[in-house]
Amino acid sequence: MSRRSVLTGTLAGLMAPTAVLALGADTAAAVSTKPAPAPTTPPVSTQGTTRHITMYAEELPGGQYGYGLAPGEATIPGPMLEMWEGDTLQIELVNNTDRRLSIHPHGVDYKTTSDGSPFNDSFNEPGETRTYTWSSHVQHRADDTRWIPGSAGYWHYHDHALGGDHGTEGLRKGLYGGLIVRRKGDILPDRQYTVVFNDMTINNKMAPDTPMLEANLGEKVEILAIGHGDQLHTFHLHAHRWADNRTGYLMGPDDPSQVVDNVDLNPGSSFGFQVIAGEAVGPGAWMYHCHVQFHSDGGMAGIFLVRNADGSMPDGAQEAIDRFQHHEHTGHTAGSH
Ligand SMILES: [Cu+2]
Repeated sequence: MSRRSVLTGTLAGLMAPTAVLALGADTAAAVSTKPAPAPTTPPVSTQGTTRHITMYAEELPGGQYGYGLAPGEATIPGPMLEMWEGDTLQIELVNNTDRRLSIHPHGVDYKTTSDGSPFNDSFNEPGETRTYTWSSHVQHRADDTRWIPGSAGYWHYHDHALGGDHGTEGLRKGLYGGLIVRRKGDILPDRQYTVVFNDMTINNKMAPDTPMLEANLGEKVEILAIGHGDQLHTFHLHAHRWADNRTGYLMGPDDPSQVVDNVDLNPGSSFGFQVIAGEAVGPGAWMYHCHVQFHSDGGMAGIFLVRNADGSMPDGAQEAIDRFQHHEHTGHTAGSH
């Protein structure tokens, strides 16, 4: 939870959608007439608020790279960024490395100047600070039969410039993170995790060093799953299942969404969902893993630890964790190590 970029401030904006107030008179007057605003100019936004954050790209031990919300706090994956549908996020990216790099989002709206690609000449040179603007919009009716989708979804962001025009080296070395755009009324989770299947790793780690997802029985746990690299993956979570739709929850007894516990997770894809920890099955140490067999055998597996409701360890869970820590993997090498 500590790495989550807080929604504070946007909640108030959502209830009183007067974004122009936050932009200042000059900007508000200019937005409708400027087709391609400079990176520091917020794009048109009449529905939500504009929030500004600063992110830092830094080199990490082992030749890896990460994004963080403060100097010295870069992580792999980077911080979870969240927006309310209709809001705008301005990201001032400080490049504290000696490599060119960028930040490029999926799912939201942006100009070419915030594309994050060398193709559009929008990236940070070594040591450079650059502002990227991501906006979003709510769904609306196009005509009698069609709706235009809104921006709400489980998305992600990543570098698009380090080591080539597509950020291939940056992605391999950890420059990625989760982005959630929520719709008004969405249920907020108690706990939240980003799980990135990147080449033969999970969050650039292999078992038994893969992240342990933890929750207490009955808590709402949100998992954002992202695929990167050159491999096709499938994400499987033991003993839990969710609706294969935007939120993971059924919207009513007649919701036709398929219920799943295993989803394709291929490069550039992302999906997210919430589950109630231990619902119908109780607490315990459950596995999550890639279901491509040589991937799971090679270390693409981790633990979803559902503790008792009071936070204590359920019977057998520690023993299961011990077995996971010591069991043999076939030892594929991570591309990033
Ligand atoms: Cu896999």
